[in-house]
Amino acid sequence: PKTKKRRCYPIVSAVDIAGVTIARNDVVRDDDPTNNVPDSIFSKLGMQLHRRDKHPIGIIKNAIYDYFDSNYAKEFEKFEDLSPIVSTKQNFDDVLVPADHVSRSLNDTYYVDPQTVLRCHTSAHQAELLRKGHRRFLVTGDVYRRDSIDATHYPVFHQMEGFCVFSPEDWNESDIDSTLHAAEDLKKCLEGLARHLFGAVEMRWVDTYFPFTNPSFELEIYFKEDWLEVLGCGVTEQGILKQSGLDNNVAWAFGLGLERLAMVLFDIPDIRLFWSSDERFTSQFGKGELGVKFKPFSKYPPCYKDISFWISDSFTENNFCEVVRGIAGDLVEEVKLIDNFTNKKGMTSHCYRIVFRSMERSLTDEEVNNLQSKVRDEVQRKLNVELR
Ligand code: FA5
Ligand code: MG
Repeated sequence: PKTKKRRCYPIVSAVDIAGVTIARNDVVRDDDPTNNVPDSIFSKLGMQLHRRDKHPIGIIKNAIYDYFDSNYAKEFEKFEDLSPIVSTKQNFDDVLVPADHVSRSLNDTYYVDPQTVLRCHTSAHQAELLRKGHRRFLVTGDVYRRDSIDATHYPVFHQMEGFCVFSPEDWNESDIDSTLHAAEDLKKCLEGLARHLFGAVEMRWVDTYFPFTNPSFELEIYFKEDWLEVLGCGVTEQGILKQSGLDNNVAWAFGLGLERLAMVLFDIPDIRLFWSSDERFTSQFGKGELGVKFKPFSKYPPCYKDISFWISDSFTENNFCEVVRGIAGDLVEEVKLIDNFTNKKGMTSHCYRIVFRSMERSLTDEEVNNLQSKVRDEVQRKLNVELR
């Protein structure tokens, strides 16, 4: 009988995540239509930047630990080596993400198989830690998302989750609604953290929505002439506490974007730098040194290339960005939609401007032309678009 050939990748590498060795072919299988983890992402698993004391991500993590240790008498337990490979139940169901929520799509999340994802947030660990009896904790780790490309977005980044359960006795002013009380306590905690890290900065609270908290907020900090979102937080939905029998309790939770906070603290202009092994970057930071301001090594010139095509119904910007990132890696600085129109026949055209720039050297014309021509080929081959 004719059998469909199953091609698995050979084991060319293995990564060690929280003591579990994961062979490359356990994760990436090209006959699995739900596996959308490219090699560029796979190679980041197990890097553990947050556990390097001399790396800006490790330094900021330690500074946040200090804040919680000194303000909460070390009540917050710390977890930082939980595996980033989690079930869809952990990543979504346990935190009440609705079945039709966009974050579940292959367009937004990296799937290893239909039931397994690279966690897209550290909130994936809330429920299991509550079930195990933990009540106040910090979870730090690498998280993965298909996303746009610019100086503040990267497909792999680091979050720190904070979770704090209160019992009714924690508040004696019974006249205050406990949800309001928790929200106030949460904001005070995070404002205090911002002051601990940055001293005086301009910041503002923005109301938002998360499936797992209500009310929900984001904190933005004014950085490089713009508001930068650095964290999401809120008062935990009762449904999550109930799973662990905490019906009579109230809790707050937050998720910090560690790259974003480190960009503000150290004045780091581009998120790609966190992955640089260039000594001119790494040598500028030291264990426990919070006062460092990053000195850019001379700024290399950007190179702009535009690409226009007629899109099809299945086109998404995240897919386009993944193709560009797959070819140019960290040489792509930004992908920006600069023109978008629909003609009389109903065909829609997009024009994207790709900014190529290395953080470490000048790119040659030839090199950039080469990258751009590969982008044109791949986009046509993979995305079902018609180049103009
Ligand atoms: C969350 O991930 C929620 N889980 C946070 C949360 C936890 C809310 C607990 C309530 C309770 P959000 O998608 O907004 O939320 O991401 C949180 C932070 O991660 C953002 O504020 C931002 O600082 C950072 N972040 C998000 N996407 C990226 C990215 N592509 N690159 C770098 N940092 C990012
Ligand atoms: Mg957000």
